[in-house]
Parts: sequence; C-alpha cells; structure tokens
Amino acid sequence: MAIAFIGLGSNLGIRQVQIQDALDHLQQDRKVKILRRSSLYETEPVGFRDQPPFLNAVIEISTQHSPQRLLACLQSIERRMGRQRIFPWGPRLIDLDLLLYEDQLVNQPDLIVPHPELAKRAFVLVPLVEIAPSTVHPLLDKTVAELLACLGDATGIRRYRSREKFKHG
Ligand code: PH2
Ligand code: MG
Ligand code: MG
Repeated sequence: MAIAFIGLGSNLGIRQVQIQDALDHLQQDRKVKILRRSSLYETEPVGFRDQPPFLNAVIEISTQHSPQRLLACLQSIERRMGRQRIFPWGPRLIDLDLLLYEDQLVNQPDLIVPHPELAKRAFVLVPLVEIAPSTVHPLLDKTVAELLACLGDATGIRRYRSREKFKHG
C-alpha cells in the first residue's frame, strides 16, 4: 500500500457536484482508499486568469496502484466525466492531478511526481497543509507547511465548505 495525494479542481458546471462525483468514482476503485479529504476552497484562477473561479480540494489516499496506473485511473475518471481539453490551463469540468506518491520521484513524458507546480500553487498547498502539514516534499526536502510559508501569498483562496460539511455532502 502506498500513500498518495491527489488534487481536485473544477471551474465549470456545478463544481461541487463534479468534485463529489470524482470522489465517488475513485471510491469505487477497489485499489484506492480515500483516507482524508480537505475542505473545499474557492480559488482565483492561476495562469490563464480570464475564466471562472475554481473549487479545489486535496485528498489523501492509500493505493495498490503504481503511479502510472493511478494516473491512468485519474485520466479515465476525467474522461468518463466528460472532460474536454479546451486548452492548457483553461476551464475544466474536472481536473485530477497526482501530487505526491510516497517519497517517489517519477520523471516520464506523461507523468512527473511530485507535481512540478506543487510548491508554487497556494490552491494546492492550502488544502494539502490542512490535511497533512508535515508531509515532506521529496525533492525540495521541506514539509508542505514550510512550502506554504515560503510561498507567503495565499490570497485568492477562501474556504468554501468546511471539511465536515464536505464529507457528509
Ligand atoms: N488549474 C490549472 C490552472 N489554474 N487555478 C486554480 N485556482 N485552480 C486550479 O485547479 C487551476 C488553476 C491547471 O490545472
Ligand atoms: Mg491541474
Ligand atoms: Mg491535470
């Protein structure tokens, strides 16, 4: 069993329903167990700014899938949920990103772990720190709480639904 962290994002349609649907899909996978989930955060778009605000969350899972297999599962859920790649960094119904997988480093054309943007993105670090502050980034050798402190600027992130409410729907 490996511990992994997954980032969820949505900025089209009924965002909260999409995030919950993605979690339901993941839960149906016998090789994935969701251990913890963060609150839902409403976040200003980063990168391409002229698009609707996102809902973001992070979950911690234990899994028997390899990183590559887990990526394939996440992409399959995105496809089944009808995600279309409009353009990179553009609006999306659902985005499932593999952020961390144990302390493994993966560097392949279709998969880089830890997620290369992890340390730069408050919309990932804030929910990640909420559920697992002492997790160490295996390349930067800092905890995610330290990375968030280094980033300094967590403006544009607000709690949308607390962890408890999110959990029970
Ligand atoms: N995802 C992106 C680009 N920009 N901005 C926010 N706030 N949240 C996201 O999930 C996000 C983004 C590309 O994956
Ligand atoms: Mg993403
Ligand atoms: Mg993605």
